Amino acid sequence: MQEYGADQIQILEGLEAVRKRPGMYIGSTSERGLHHLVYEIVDNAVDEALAGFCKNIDVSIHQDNSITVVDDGRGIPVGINHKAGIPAVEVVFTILHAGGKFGGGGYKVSGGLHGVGASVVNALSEWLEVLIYIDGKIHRQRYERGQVVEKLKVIGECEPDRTGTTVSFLPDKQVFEVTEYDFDTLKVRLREMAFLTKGLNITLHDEREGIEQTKNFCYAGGIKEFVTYLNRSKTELYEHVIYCEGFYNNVFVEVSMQHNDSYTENIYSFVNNINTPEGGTHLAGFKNALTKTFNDYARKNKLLKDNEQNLSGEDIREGLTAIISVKLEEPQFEGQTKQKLGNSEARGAVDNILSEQLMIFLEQNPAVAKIILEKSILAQRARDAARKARDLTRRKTALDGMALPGKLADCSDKNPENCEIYIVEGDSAGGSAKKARSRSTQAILPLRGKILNVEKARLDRIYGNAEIKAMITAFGTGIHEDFDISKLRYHKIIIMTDADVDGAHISTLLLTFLYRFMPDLIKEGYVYLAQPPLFKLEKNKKVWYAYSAEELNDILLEVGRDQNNKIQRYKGLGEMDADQLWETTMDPEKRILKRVIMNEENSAEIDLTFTTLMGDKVEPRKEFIEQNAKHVKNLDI
Ligand code: 1YM
Repeated sequence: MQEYGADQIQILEGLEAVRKRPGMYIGSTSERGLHHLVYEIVDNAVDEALAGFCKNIDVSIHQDNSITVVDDGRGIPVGINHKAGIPAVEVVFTILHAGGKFGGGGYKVSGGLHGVGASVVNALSEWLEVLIYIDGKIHRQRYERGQVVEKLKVIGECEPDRTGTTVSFLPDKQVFEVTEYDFDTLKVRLREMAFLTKGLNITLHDEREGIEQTKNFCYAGGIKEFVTYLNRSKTELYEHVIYCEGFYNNVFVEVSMQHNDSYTENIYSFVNNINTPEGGTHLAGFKNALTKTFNDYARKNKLLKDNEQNLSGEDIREGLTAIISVKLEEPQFEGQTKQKLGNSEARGAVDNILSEQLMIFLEQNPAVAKIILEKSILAQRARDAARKARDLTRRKTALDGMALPGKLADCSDKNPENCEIYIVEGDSAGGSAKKARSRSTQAILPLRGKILNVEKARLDRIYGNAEIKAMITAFGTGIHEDFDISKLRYHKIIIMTDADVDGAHISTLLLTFLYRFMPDLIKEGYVYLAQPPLFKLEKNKKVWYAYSAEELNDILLEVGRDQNNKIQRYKGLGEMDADQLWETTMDPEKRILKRVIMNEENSAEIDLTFTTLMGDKVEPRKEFIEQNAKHVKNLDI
């Protein structure tokens, strides 16, 4: 028996704390936390790659949803750590680390949200096994729920030049609400890690029966290729991806960017390989350098005349896809969600490196500079026109009090928490909805035909569009720099369209507008899709509604299949009268609403989906349809 000393008691207390409050260490015990376990282990392997010792990382999802991560780095040290009196590898897996470096040079990359390391994964796993290949020997240690059940020992020999670490674990069903891994979630994050670590080869295998697949990611160009990937469904304005890198005040900075012909900016920032959706000092440094350098260049080369005003940052960033990646030793994260970089040295580092290298690039590539500046000047003009249009509506609103759109049938309750607005396709369905609604809490805004596709239009056209203006005024939030979510007049914005192809198109157009111009409405969970029924079944004067083919089948099984069944396939809301519309789609007691949610970790994928579906390139859309046709459930033909 090993002596049960103070050190062991401390270890047990530490890991017990993790099991008691897992959320504090991995954010949540939902699907998100489950996937974070993999990122924790992979982060350690990526650190080893950044230190220059590991070239390949292999991740496998096994049949039972256990995970194996293999790297070919130096192997976690197996010698005794003299301070703790146990092997170093045991320290790594059983002692809680506050997140800092593990000694040794380089960065402990996994700062921020998860940066607590392998011991947390161990504490939250039914079992965890680590194999270390070092000096021609294979070492193994095994743990259960964080506790050592098998001491570190040599279990065999390997080729003398083979080194590395293999970690396998099974997430604890007592801890996690979900224990099934999603291949695509892991795929997105591992691809991102591969982009952020030039040359690192990451492979993901799914061994689960029926869904076996393998994906491999390796990008010699790093974040330069990330930009090409993000722009792949867009039309780029010039061939070059602009790239800068350098060290400044102990901060390593990499920036890559390229403009496309769209009107949205698409900028992702990372600190030690972790996404910072709320930006911070590195992003501020980027924006400052970009605005300053382009204006300086434009003045110097007479692309902006003396009497013309400076281009704004937004003008220059119109249609820009960019990645900013910084690495620094002690990242400080701020803000409510701790996703905003606070270190002031990062601002100066990005600003300096980008300003200097971008100016050189522009001077060496005047044709590219001209294309970007011409687009920026057009953006500036459109923005001026849009501002004038907005000022006009603003003034009008101020004069008329709350000038709500004429077509809006508002509700009488004035407490936004109780209120909902149905955005309804077409005047006729709008009419039925107005009759059907509960007047106190349900407002109806009918839209005529298809709204403008904001993915293909510039600001001035968007703000000039009647249907979009009607939505903005009805919501009450304002838009752009005026946007104020606290002024939202309804806490449910419900998109209600026909259950056919056109209806799906209109929903998508509306979601594109909301995502691009009022993303906070989606982030805060205010946006919903109404679910009108697909079928009505009548039998012996009784009526059933089914919201899917499966549900219809279930009802038929119950009532029996015979000639008395009258089945109607609903295609349009207009085919229902007001009572039916209320009963099936609007009655808060009975209706089904689907809430639209977004996970900010996936903003790059969300952007790509909108560009693919709504942008002007046809080929990516065709590919998307070919790949996804198999998922179509209710095809109306
Ligand atoms: C599949 C997971 O953890 N790889 C890994 C971890 C370490 C090392 C190499 C490593 C680091 C150092 C020196 C150092 C870690 N070692 C430690 C500690 N893959 C995976 N590969 N030698 C080897 O940082 O100096 C923590 S992580 F603390 F033991 F050195």
